[in-house]
Amino acid sequence: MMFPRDPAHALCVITDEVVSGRSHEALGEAALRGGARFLQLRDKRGDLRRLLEAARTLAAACRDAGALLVINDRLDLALAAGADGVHLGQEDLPAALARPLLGGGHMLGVSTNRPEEAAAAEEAGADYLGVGPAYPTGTKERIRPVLGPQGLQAVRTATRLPILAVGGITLERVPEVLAAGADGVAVISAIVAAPDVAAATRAFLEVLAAGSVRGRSGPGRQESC
Ligand code: TZP
Ligand code: MG
Repeated sequence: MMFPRDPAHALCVITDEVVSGRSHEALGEAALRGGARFLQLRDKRGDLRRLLEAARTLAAACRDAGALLVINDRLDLALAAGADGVHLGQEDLPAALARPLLGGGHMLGVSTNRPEEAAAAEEAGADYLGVGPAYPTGTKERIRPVLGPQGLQAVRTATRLPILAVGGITLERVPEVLAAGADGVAVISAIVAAPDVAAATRAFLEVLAAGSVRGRSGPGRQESC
């Protein structure tokens, strides 16, 4: 499935109950109310039956809102819940195996940290990339080297796929990652740990929309593709 290249899909809100203290369902509802059109359900605790229920609820809410839902790590859960796709890391099911299982009607996102990984994911049939950690973050364990704007730029040059910068993303850092060539951002703590998740979502969408308008008309920005 082609990844939509518009400002509404330049923000991926990642529901993480541990970071947030709120449920996937509550986070999804608030993010959609704030205007999010792209959600990722992320849960490392592995209670599949409970996750299936949460994923089905989120998938229905996303369908009603015209939003996309991908499931982190679990292709089986994504398909069983009727989600739009799956997001896989470098230690998960390889993208080249996931692509034929998903078929062309589902989205495949892949986490990458290095230019070679980005090129390989594109070759394997990924639709978009999460690239990070862009900045230091306490959210993810076993973190890979922090990229910063230069590292993001290096990955940008290796692929034509849409890339979402992830890791330590705050409102203030959005212009810098867009300038480095990211097409958008994927966010956990700055949104799901905010007191008002809908308001935090809205604020990110506004900054991203302003950034993409500036990007198109401003001097010196490379078209990502
Ligand atoms: N992948 C790379 S860093 C990261 C993921 C999922 C964590 C992002 O969380 P936060 O709280 O937005 O830094
Ligand atoms: Mg994973």
